[in-house]
Amino acid sequence: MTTIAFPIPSTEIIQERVAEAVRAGLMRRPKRLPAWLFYDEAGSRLFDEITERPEYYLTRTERGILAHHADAMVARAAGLEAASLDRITLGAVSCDRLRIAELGAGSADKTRLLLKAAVAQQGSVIYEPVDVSLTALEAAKERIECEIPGVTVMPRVEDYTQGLELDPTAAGERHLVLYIGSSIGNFEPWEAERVLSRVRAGLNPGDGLLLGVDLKKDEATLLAAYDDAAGVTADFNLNMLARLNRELGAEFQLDAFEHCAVWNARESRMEMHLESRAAQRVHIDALDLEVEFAEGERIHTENSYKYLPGQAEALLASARFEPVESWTDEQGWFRVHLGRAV
Ligand code: AVI
Repeated sequence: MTTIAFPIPSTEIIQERVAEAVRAGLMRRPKRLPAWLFYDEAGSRLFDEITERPEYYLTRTERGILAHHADAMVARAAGLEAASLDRITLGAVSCDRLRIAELGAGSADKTRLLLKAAVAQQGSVIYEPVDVSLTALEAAKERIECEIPGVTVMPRVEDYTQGLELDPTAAGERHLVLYIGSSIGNFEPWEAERVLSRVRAGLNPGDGLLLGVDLKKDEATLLAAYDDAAGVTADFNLNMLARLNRELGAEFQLDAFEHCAVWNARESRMEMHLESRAAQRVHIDALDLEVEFAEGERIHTENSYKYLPGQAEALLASARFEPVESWTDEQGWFRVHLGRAV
């Protein structure tokens, strides 16, 4: 069953949103384009490729944390105290049943680790991926139901940044919401707080949120992750201009712009920009607009915040989640936090 919680925007409405965002962003100084513009079909494919590049440590590091700790995460989310974790495998303690929701359609193999742990703990699990893209949700449903017996997938077409509406839980059940992959890092701190507060508003006290955050680390590692040697991240960034060419009849010459990855130490964030290699003027047909670029002028396309110790806990608390426990990797590069709705 797919639940559609808000009208799916038509292609025209999406095009209108793209047009509005591009007009507003290119009129700003410095010029900006929002990161959601990355994710058309080509951009989503390029992002999947990024996650497999050796320099992009985020995905495999988080996967490693989940592989080690999925059982504990699921048990703690179901209400078990840390001290009772050993006894759950013996069936000596009982806890609530979990329903697992995920914000974003699910980066399959990481989610699978948690679903398998939930099936091992409670025999079966309902999984509710939440995404604006029906196609992504239907693909996730087929894949996961085939691969993990015991999982029933109930996709929800929703824009979770505006709020979260899940089916009510029965007595003895709790929701665990997954927000993994460091997606929270692409929001400004104030937006991150707003998104999590809206998610919290759709939950009951006792429900859980599993939040994956990337941590501040040495600059060379960060720069390489956002500027891989094979140039996939550069293609991902430049695809934003290719998208404007396809959808708005823009005339960006892709080789007239350069991908730039910058570490902003003051804000503790990686930034991506597109830098104009020369002075130029670009026509955008659908906007009836000519945009001037000076040589070296940049369009700021993304921020990816790298959290400092204590920041994720503070963020959770500000959105009315009590930080319960967190797990990291050996290098301390990434951390997965469990918050409980209060
Ligand atoms: C989706 N998001 C968590 C990625 C990140 O690392 O901020 C997007 C990305 N941008 C460049 N590479 C990957």
